[in-house]
Amino acid sequence: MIKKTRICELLGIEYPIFQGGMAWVATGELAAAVSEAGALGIIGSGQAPADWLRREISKVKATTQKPFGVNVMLMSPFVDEVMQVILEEQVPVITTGAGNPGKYVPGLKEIGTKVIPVVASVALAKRLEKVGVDALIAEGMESGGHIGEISTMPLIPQVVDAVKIPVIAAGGIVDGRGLVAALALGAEGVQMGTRFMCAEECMISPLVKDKIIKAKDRSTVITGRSTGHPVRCIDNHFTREFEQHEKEGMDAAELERMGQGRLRLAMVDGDLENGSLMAGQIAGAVKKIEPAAQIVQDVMQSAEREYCRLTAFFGKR
Ligand code: TUI
Repeated sequence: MIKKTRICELLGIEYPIFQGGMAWVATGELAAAVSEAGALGIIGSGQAPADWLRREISKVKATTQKPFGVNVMLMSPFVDEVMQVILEEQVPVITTGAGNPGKYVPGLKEIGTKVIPVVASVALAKRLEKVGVDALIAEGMESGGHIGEISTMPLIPQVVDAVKIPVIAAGGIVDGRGLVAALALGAEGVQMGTRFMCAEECMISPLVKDKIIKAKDRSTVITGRSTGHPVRCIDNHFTREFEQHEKEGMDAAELERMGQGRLRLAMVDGDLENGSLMAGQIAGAVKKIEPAAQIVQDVMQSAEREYCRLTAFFGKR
C-alpha cells in the first residue's frame, strides 16, 4: 500500500484523496461518506447562505468523527458569514476557490483550521505560501466548473518546484493511474470531483449522474472566456446558446446574468438542457454509480496495481 504522504499526516486522513467541494453537489451526505471511508470529504458551500452550511456541517458531525473540509467559493456574496460559521464550528480543513483567501488565513490558523486554497497558477501559489497556508490544490483546466488556463500536466510540476508546502493535484484524475501520475509529478495527493458526482451518496439528480456516465472524451466545452470566468460544462442547449451570445458580442454582465441559477437547475432539478452541467474532461472515464467508499478503495487498489506495473517496467534494482 502507498505510504502516507505529508498531506495524510497533516490532516489525519488515511488516504491522500480529496473529494472536490462542488457547489450544489457536495452536501454533508457525500462529504460524510468520503471522510468515513478514510479520504477527505468536503462540503461545497458555493453561494449558499450560512445557515445551509451549518446544517450540512451538523450532518457530517453526526455521521463521522473523522476530519472533513468545507470549500469556500470566494466570489460568494455570503463569504464573510460562511467564514464565521467555519470558525464557530471549528471546521478542521477549508479549501477555497475562485479567488485569493489571504485575508482570512490568520483567523483560521488561530483556531487550527488547515487552509488549502485551490490555485491555477504558480504566481498565486507562491503568494499564498508566503501568507502561511498549509498546502495547495493545483487545479488544471481539465476540471469542471470555474477553471484557469493551464493543464494539470504542466501545472503540477511547476507549482511543486515553486513551493515547499504539499501540493494536491486536481483536474483530469479519476483512478489509480491518475494518483500514481500525480505522485510522479511531485504532488502528495489528488482531488477528484467528477467521479464523486457518481457516488451513491451524492444527492444530485440521477439524470445528471446518467449524463456523466454516458459522456465521452469530447463531451465538455468551455464557455465564458469572454467574461473572464471560463467554466467547463458538458455540452448542451445552454452552452450552445451561451456560445452564440458570446459570438454575437453580448456584454459580460449580461452573460453572467444568463448563467445565474443554472448550476442549481442542472444539479438539483435535473434540467439537462437548460442547466449548467459542470463536469471535468475525465467524465468520459466515469463508468458507474457506486458507494463513495468503493471509489476510495478502487483508487487506492488500482494505484497499487499501476505502481507494480511500473516497477516491472523499470526492473528491480
Ligand atoms: O472554484 C473552482 N471551481 C468552481 S467555483 C464554481 S461556482 C461558480 N458558479 C458560477 C460561475 C463561477 C463559479 C464552480 N466551479 N475551482 C477552483 C479554482 N479557483 N479554479 C480556478 C481558481 C482561481 C481562479 C482565479 C483561483 C484564484 C484566481 O485568482 C485569484 C487572484 O486574486 O489572483
